[in-house]
Amino acid sequence: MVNILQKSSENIIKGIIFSVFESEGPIPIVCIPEIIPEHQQLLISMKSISLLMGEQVYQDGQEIDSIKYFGILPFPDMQFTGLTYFFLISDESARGKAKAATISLLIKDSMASILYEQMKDLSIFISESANQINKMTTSEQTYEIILRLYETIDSFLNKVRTPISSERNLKILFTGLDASGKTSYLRAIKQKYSELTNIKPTRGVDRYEEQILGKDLMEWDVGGQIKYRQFFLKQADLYLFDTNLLFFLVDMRDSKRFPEMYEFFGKIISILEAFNQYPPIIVNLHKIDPDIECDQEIIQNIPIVIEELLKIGKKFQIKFFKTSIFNPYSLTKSFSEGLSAMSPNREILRSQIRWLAHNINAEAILLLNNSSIILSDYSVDELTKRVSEISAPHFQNLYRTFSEFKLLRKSQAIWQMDEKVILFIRLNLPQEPVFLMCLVKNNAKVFSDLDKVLPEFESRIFPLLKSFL
Ligand SMILES: Nc1nc2c(ncn2[C@@H]2O[C@H](COP(=O)(O)OP(=O)(O)OP(=O)(O)O)[C@@H](O)[C@H]2O)c(=O)[nH]1
Ligand SMILES: [Mg+2]
Repeated sequence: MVNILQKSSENIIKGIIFSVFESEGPIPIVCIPEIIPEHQQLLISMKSISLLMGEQVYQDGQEIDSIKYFGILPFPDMQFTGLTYFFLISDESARGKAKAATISLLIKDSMASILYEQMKDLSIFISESANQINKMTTSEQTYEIILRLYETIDSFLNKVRTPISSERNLKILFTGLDASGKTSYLRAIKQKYSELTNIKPTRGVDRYEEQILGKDLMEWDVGGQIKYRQFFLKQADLYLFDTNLLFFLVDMRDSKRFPEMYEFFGKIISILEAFNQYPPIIVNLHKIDPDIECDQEIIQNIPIVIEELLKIGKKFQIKFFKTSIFNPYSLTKSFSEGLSAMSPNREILRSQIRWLAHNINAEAILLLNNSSIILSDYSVDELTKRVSEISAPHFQNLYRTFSEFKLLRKSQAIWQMDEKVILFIRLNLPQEPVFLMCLVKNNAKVFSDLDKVLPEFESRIFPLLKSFL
């Protein structure tokens, strides 16, 4: 990995384009600097706005304020990566009483990681500028707003002194007391079942590398024995600094050690706060095996642990999952949520899944990667969501078995149940295949509906997945 220390943002920011979907289609309204050729400006407008156009919710003129998405999109032909903000400008005379608009900040591909690292601040700058634009804004005013935005971001990026690497390096930490199950969890999500027995306590820190959607994930399994814990806290600048995602495992069967566990969690939290870093946190309430799920003591302890950890980490975004190595679904579920918490594109991807669901009248849709990690989902209610999530890996296995034995020539499989149908579709993403599982009511039209919209759906989600992490 090459680290290029960049002192000036001169070469980083390639431009900002403000576009509006007019009656004749997406039009670039302002482009700063103006040196980007017009046909490229048009391409950028079209690609970024077309993603928002899937939203049909705003057609009735309501919820205009709720339709706001950020997404990171690749523009490989131009070697740009863009952070795009999608919003609506209310306009009585337009169809749907609003016009779709985008502001795209374009960065040289090789420096795209800065968009992920600085997403929070950049998003604030961009959305503040977007808020200043309404249908009364004159073209001179719009030009001024975008120019000021360009200057703000330019000077902001000048001040960012962190090394900018061409590839985003994702660091995921697995922490918790000794014997809380970190190493077991990691082996199980990698489906290394044979390695689940005879796991020895981790000495120091073990590191693993994994590729998901073309990105390198560095997974750090931090030994929890007291001596390693102390060392880890003492060397926190090495271990905890620049963490993109933190897992914290709690052995729910060992309530005697809860005070010690809270103390360790508290120390991690104070160090992160001192670094002024707030990575998403996933807490696994672990070892809740299927046979003790109804155990009274366990049930009583769950809300107590959640409340205490939330109190300690109140400035953080924390999600809790009941997990057990004997319930593979619980493991992929918590891991999937962790990955998606790191993605700048999770909202916009979900809006595309919702778009597909409306078009084929689906009750639930899941987008899975090769190892059954849920990248995005849609469902009409909680029950449908749960059923589809639990059954997805099984359908995926069946699909795989039939393909391996060459009993499946198409990249689709269909299961028919009473009144419902499961469609399982393999999409050929350039880096790796992803899978779509759709639960739909049994009707003759669903296949023709799907054939109609699938190519469009693929063309929308592939760029979003390329820059998902
Ligand atoms: N019943 C049950 N036991 C589990 C589960 N997960 C892990 N274990 C067991 O808990 C023990 C400790 O697991 P490890 O994975 O070594 O724990 P660790 O957190 O990595 O421990 P250190 O490396 O010392 O920090 C092992 O005997 C595992 O088999 C689970 O979900 N249910
Ligand atoms: Mg371990």
